[in-house]
Amino acid sequence: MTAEPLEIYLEQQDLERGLREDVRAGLTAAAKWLPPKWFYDSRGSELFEEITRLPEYYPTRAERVVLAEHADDIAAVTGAKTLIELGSGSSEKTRLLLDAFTRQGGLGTFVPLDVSVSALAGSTAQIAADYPGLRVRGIVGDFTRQLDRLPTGGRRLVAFLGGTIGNLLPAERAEFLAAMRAALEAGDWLLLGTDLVKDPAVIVPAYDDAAGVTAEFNRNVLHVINRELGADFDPDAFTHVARWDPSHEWIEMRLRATRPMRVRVLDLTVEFAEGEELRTEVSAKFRPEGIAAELGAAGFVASEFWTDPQGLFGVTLARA
Ligand code: AVJ
Repeated sequence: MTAEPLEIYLEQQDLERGLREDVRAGLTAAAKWLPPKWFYDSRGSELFEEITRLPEYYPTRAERVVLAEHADDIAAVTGAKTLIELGSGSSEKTRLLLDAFTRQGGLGTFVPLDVSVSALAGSTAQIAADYPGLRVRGIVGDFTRQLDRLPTGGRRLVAFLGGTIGNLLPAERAEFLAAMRAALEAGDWLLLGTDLVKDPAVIVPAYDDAAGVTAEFNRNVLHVINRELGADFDPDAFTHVARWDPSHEWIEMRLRATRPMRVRVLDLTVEFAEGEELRTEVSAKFRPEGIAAELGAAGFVASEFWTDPQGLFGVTLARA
C-alpha cells in the first residue's frame, strides 16, 4: 500500500509560536535553558542519526538488541491491531516490531507520530512500500500534546522508544504518563524504552563524543533559533558541555559562552557573561524499580522488563 497523506495535528504556525514561547521563557530565566525538542530540524535530525552510529553512543544499539530478542514476545503478548509510535523519527528500530507482527499476523495499522515532517514523509513512504497490506497513517504532532487524538479502535500498542522519556523532567514525566494512560483503554499496551543508570564513565562520553558530533548537534539549536526567529547567536562562540548530575541521575547538555555576548532575539536583548551556561537538554537515566513505580503511579501495570546482556538499556512492556 502507499502511505496515507500525513495527518497534520501541528501546523507550522503552532510550531513557531511554541518556539517563540520557549525562547522567551528559557532565555529570560535566571538560569537559562531551552527545551531539547528544538534540536530536530532536518540538519538536527541528521546529526542525531549520526550520533546513533557513534562508538560512544550505546543506547540505540542496546535497545536494538533488546527489541531483536523480544519483538516476537511483544507481538504475541499484546496481540495489537494498531502500533502507534511516538517520536518515531526514522522508525528504523520499529521495523523489528513490524517484522514480528508480520510473522504473527493481525497488525493492521502503523501510526508514526513525530514533529518532523521531513522524517515522517520519508519513513512512512518506505514502510508502506516494504510492508504490503499495512495501513500507514503518519501524524505530524507533539507527543506531549496530541495524546487525546490518537487513533482508536482495535487493541493498541503505543511504543515510546529510544529513551526519549528521559528528556522530560520528573513532574512532566508523571503528567505525560498519566495523560497517556487516560488516552488508552484497559487492554491497550505501552512499550517504553529507558536508558539505565550506570557508571558515569560510560554515560558521559555518549554525550560528549570524540568526533564532536554531539557538540554540533547541541549548537544546532542556536542555528534553528537564528533561522526561525532571525536571532544573531554566534554558535561557534559556545562550547559543548555534558555533565552527569548524580543527585538527579541525569545527564545535562549545556552550551557555555566563551566570551561575554549580547544576543538579539524576538524583542529581547539577552546577555551572556563569559562562562555562563545555557541548559539545552536533560536526559534522565532510570532504575528498574523506579520505572515500575512511575508506571504504576500513572495507572499502568508493568508486565515485562527486558535489558540487553550488558544491562545498559531497559525496555518495559506495560498494560493499561
Ligand atoms: C533522542 C532524547 C533519546 O537523550 O540520548 C543524544 C538525544 N542528546 N545525544 C538522548 C541525545 C544527545 C537522545 N534522545
